[in-house]
Amino acid sequence: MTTQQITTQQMTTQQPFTFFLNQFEARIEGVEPLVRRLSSLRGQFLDQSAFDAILAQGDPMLYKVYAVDRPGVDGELSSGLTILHPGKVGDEYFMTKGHFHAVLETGEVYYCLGGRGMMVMETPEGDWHVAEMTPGAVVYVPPRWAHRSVNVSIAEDLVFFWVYPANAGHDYGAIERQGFRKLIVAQEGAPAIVDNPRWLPPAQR
Ligand code: PAN
Ligand code: ZN
Repeated sequence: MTTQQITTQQMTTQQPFTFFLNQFEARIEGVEPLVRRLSSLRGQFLDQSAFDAILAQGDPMLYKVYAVDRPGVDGELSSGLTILHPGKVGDEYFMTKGHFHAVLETGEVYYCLGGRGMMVMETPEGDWHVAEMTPGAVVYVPPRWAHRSVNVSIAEDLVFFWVYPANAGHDYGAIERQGFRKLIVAQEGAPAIVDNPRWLPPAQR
């Protein structure tokens, strides 16, 4: 075993351990990434025909997630690295699925390492916020806020590290049903925040 390998044993015992985030190659040593492709965001992009046209040519990878998962018990922290590729579906930038934490009262810290992005957030009551993600930006996602990352660069990957309580879990259901209240689209070459026509306020759902 080299010092750069993370082992299953290290990931499950309560011994301290170190893992290596290779910032230049945008990966975590010894961790197999989870790959999310366009097809897993069906229904999320506004322009359904643009979505279908891309899928007819193949199913591009949107992002990769290197997760250092910890046991889902109180006090443990999971962390990892996400690499979100650039691209658009119609005028809408590539983005992550986005989720609430299943344990709603859990927050998360995101640290942007590279690229240019926006993090779209909202509460179950419909409050919303968009935070810029640029290298060095640390975005604090408070408990109760759903979050989705959007890559607004033309050619660069958006790369960010995150840490959250290991027992938080992920609830994708609400976002899969109607998306976020706000979408990030290209308007005259620059990212703009627009209303999502599919989104309904809580009282009308
Ligand atoms: C992140 C996200 C990761 C991928 O680890 O899970 O960036 O986004 P989706 O899970 O929405 O596909 C996080 O927020 N964890 O809680
Ligand atoms: Zn999260």
